[in-house]
Amino acid sequence: TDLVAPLGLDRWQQADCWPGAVVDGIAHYPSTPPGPLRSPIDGCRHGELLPASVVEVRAAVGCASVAFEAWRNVPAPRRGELVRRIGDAVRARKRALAQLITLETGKIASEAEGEVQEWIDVCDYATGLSRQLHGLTIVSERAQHRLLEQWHPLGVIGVISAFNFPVAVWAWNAMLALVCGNAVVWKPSEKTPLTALAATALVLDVLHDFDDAPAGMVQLAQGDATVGALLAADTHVALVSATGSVGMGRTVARSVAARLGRSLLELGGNNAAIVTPSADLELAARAIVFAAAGTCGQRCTSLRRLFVHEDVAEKLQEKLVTAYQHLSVGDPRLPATLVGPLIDEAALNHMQAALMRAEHEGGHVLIGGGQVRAGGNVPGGGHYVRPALLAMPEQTDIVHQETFAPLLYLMRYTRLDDAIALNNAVSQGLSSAIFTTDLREAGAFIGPAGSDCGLANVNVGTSGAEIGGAFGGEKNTGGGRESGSDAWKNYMRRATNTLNDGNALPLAQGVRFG
Ligand code: UN1
Repeated sequence: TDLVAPLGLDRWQQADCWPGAVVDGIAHYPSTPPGPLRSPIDGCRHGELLPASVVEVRAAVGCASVAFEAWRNVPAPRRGELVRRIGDAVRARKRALAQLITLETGKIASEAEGEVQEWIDVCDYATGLSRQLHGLTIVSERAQHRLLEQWHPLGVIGVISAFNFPVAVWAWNAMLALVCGNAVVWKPSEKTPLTALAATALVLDVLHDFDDAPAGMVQLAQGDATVGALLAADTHVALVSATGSVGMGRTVARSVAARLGRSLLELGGNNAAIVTPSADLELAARAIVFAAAGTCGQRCTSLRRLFVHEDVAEKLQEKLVTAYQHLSVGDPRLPATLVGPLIDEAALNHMQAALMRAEHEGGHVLIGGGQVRAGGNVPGGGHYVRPALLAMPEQTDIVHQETFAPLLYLMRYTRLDDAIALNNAVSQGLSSAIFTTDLREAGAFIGPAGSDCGLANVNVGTSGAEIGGAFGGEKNTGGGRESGSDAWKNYMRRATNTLNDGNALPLAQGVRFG
């Protein structure tokens, strides 16, 4: 309740119920039964969520389509100015937004603020991009002809995002989509609707004071997978950008492909790191602990597999066990806490099941894995666990699976080629890392026969990517790239124009006709 006014949520709050849809800046309260909202911190109820109805999702897409028709004609640098102002507004509300993220996701303050910082960073990035949405000029094979390549706004962009990054992933998509001249309809995770509402409220405030912005450019459609399915199937949604599980991605991709729409997928990761004999073990250990235990192991980039050369395995293992012993688990609002709760009971059950299966497959727990009882810095009503480190005899079935929890499987290797092959042996391909001071080993890892992931780091953990690079991965991760580099091209359509400024009409390929 302390956050309602600073985040501009007061005008959306009606009898403690939060709208399932914000269409054209107007909150809708459908008749669908509400679901309770509970914080993972202590299980306390902080409101009710009303999922958007079919009619509202259609209305959101319809209003966005109308807004798009006006917004696409606004010059791109002016569109950049809107996003610049959004960035300023986010800066002003950074702390309050971060607090709401902590309340809904259970991530610690520093990580929640880091997430808001990603939104700010992508605003700056998108503002700069708004003067650089450039194509090519290409020489023609015909006299007095030239080829021109242009990038035009695409249409309505549907964004489906996950609970673990409730604003950053939407912001990567939405801020780029806006400078590219599109309208956006957002289906956030049903676990983080308040953060989505606060982010939308902030953008609507900025839009309200911005002359050339048509109403309805930014829409919110809350709810579960059924709302996502409506967006995926809607022919008026030009691109569906979806972040979440592989299963969700498959369903969305099938539906979008059936209507020959575009999809951009950022799905599961089962990220590995290799530690070679030349590695700086102190640095490696610090990077590994943050990547594996940070955000309670609930990032798509979290480190889940570790391949350590047999010569340094004992030493690194010791360092990791010591570091894990000192990890403070508890209330994410307390400054000393490093690991907050899991998102819900289902996540806890998945973690416990994975631990049991790993032990059944020959692994043994080196440290952690247990539930942390309430008391002291650990509130009752949440699902708190000690991050787990397991020694595995080999890359067994369970290691091939992404368990969204702080579980790190440690395996030993002898030859680097084998470690790289193991890194690549899983179905996912998001992030990876090597810890080495040997230039040749680093080169092998980031070369064409090295890591097959979209992100391959050297002496940097698997998580915590900067927004300036293209973010995403291969294979079952879905192949999409978001955020930096040339990811903006996903949100535009390319037109090739052939121009003739002569009097003759030569045909390409020397064809004669008449
Ligand atoms: C995610 O977990 O879906 O690289 C996104 C990272 C963050 C983004 C993670 N910048 O860990």
